Amino acid sequence: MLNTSSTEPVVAGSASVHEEIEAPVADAGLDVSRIKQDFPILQRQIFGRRLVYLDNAATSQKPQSVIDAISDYYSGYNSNVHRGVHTLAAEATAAYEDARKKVAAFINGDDPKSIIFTRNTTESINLVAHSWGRRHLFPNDEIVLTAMEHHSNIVPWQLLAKDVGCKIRVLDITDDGYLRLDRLEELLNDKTRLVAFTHVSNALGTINPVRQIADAAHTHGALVLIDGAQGMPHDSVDVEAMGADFFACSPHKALGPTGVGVLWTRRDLLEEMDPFLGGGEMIRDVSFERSTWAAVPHKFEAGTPSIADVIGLGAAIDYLDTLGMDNIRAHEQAVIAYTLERLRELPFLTVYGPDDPRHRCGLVSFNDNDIHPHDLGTVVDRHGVAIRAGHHCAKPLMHRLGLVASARASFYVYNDMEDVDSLVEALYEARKVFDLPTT
Ligand code: C6P
Repeated sequence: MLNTSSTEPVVAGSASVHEEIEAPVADAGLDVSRIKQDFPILQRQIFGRRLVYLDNAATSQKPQSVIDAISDYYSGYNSNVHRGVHTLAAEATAAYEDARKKVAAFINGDDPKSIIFTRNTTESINLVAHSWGRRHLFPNDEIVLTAMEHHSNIVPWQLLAKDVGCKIRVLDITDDGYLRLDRLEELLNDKTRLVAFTHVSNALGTINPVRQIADAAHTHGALVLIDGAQGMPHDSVDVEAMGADFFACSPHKALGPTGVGVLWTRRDLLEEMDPFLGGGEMIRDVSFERSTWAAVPHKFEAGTPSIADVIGLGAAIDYLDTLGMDNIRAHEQAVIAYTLERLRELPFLTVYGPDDPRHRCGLVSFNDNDIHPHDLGTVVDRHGVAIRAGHHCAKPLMHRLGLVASARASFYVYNDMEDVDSLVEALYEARKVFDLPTT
C-alpha cells in the first residue's frame, strides 16, 4: 500500500519521513503486452506512430470490459434507478447499487452507505465544503492546505472562507517536492477545523505520508480530507488506515468512465451533513412549507445520476481487482525508476519532485531548458507520445517552484519501458526540430 502509515515523529520534510515506503521491485507485477490488448484505443496510430499514452494523470484509457458494461446497460437494461417497479428499473438499480458496494470494498470503506456518487473529485470536495463546512466553520476558524494542492482542493475552501470568514493556512514544500512536515505543528492549533491535502501530487508525483498528517490533525481535534484523485488509481486504498474523515477520488483516472466521482465520508459525519443539491430522489417528503431528506447516501444524490458511468465504474474495479493493486504499484515503481534513470541522461532537462522513485507514483514533471512545455508537448505528439503540458491546475505550486508550466508524463498499467524509451526518443527529436544541441 502507498505510504499511509507512519509511527515516526513529524520531522523535517525530507526522505527520512518516507523511509517505510517499500523499495522498488523488479517489474514482475503485470503482463503489459497482454493488458495492452484490452484497450482498443491503444491500437490507434497518431501521425503514423504507435500511440504512447502518457497522460494518465489527466484521465486513463478504458478497457473493453468497461466500454462493454456501459454499452450493455444502454442496449440491455437502460432505465432510471430507484424509481420504477418494472424489470429494467430493478436491473438498473441493482447494477448501480452493486457498483456502490464494489467501491466501498475497494477503498475499505466498510459501509456502502458512506459512498456518495458525484461527478468527480472536484464535486466531491465542493460537497464537503458546502454540506459540512458551512455548518461547522465559523469566523477565525482555520483550514490547513498544502502548497502542492490541485485547484480543486483550494478554490472550494476559498469560497467557503469568503462566506463564513474562516482562514486558510498553507503547509509549504521543500525545493525537491516534499511537504515541510517539520512545519506542520506550527500550523495546527485549537482553531484548526480541517486539514485537507492530496495523497499524491498531480504535478510532482510525491506520495505524502497520509497517516502521519492525519494523526497530527486529529490530535488537534481537526478533521481530515484526503484528495485521493492521484492515489486511488495506483495502489490499494484503505480509508480507515489512512485516518480519513473525508476521501474524494475520480475513477476516470482509474480505468473508469468520466462522469462519476466518489466521496467517502465517515458515516456519523454524513448523517448530520446538510444536502448539497436539492431536487428529486434526495427527499423523504416535500410540501410548499418544508421538505425532509432521504436517508444517506440518497440525500446527497439529487436528480438522475450518471447511471451508465457508475455501472462502468463497477467494471473498472473488477478489472483492477483482477490485476491486483499491489501488482500495479510494483509495476509503476519499476517504470518510474527506469524513467527517472533515463531522463537523468538528458543534460538539457530539469526534472522536478523527489529523486527517490520510492517516494513517487508513476508520474514525472520536467522541462526542457530551452523549449516551452507546450511546444515540447506538440512536438512529441508528432511522435505518437501524449504528455500533458501546462500548470496542471496547480498554479500555487508552480509559483512556489518558480515555474509557469512544465511537461508531465504519467504512467499506468498499460505502459512499459518501451513507452519510456519512446518518450526519451521524442524528447531528443524535439531538440532537433528546434536545432538545439543534444549533449
Ligand atoms: N488532475 C491532471 O491532469 P477531477 O477533474 O475533478 O476529476 O479531478 C480534480 C483533481 C483533484 N485533485 C488532484 C490531485 C488532481 O490531480 C485532479 C485532476 C488532472 O492532473 C486534471 S487537471
